[in-house]
Amino acid sequence: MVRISNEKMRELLRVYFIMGSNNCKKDPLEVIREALEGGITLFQFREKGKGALTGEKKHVFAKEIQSICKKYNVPFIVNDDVDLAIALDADGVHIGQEDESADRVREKIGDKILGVSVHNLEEARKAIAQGADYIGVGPVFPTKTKEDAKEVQGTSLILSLRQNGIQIPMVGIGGINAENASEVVKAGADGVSVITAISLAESPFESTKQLVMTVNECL
Ligand code: TZP
Ligand code: MG
Repeated sequence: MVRISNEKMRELLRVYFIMGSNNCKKDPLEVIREALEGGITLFQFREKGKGALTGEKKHVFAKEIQSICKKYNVPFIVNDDVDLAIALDADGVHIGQEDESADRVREKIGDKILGVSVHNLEEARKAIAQGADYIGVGPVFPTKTKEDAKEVQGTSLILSLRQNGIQIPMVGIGGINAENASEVVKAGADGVSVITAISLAESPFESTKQLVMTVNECL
């Protein structure tokens, strides 16, 4: 395996759907199927927070989603749980600032995709130096999905990271939907990552299609 190219990474970040079982009101497997059918470009398994599955149940659920993603040829990324990512031979791992350091994770996962959440220029530079393939920047807009989310940044952090020479593939996160997604991409992100805009949508399929259309129009 070789590290993913920046060009390919940017393509994958266009509409990056993140989900765990507790982000859905209907059957999560149906939600992921609709999101894939609607055209998501990357998926992150984020099973955490109240009511989240653990242990064997988490493993089995992750594996089910992974196999659906494979059918659509959409890479499957695991949030936080490096051991699970390795056990499932996932396509990558996403970590935050509170998790194991990016260079340690890079050592463990070899050439798999590594994403790191950053909230300022210093964290972005460090993530790049430690081997991140992409960075997640946010929260761009107010969100209720992550209880311990940092201060809302608007699109100005994305803009200022780009102005300060940060060229790594970058995705915005937090409160993003089809109405505001274009602002995120216009500020310099390669795409948008969303949870509830798809997971709680009346039609995850339609909601995904709208996000895909909006992002593609800006690129
Ligand atoms: N990190 C920063 S904001 C956020 C995460 C995981 C939650 C995003 O969820 P939503 O529903 O798309 O606002
Ligand atoms: Mg984390």
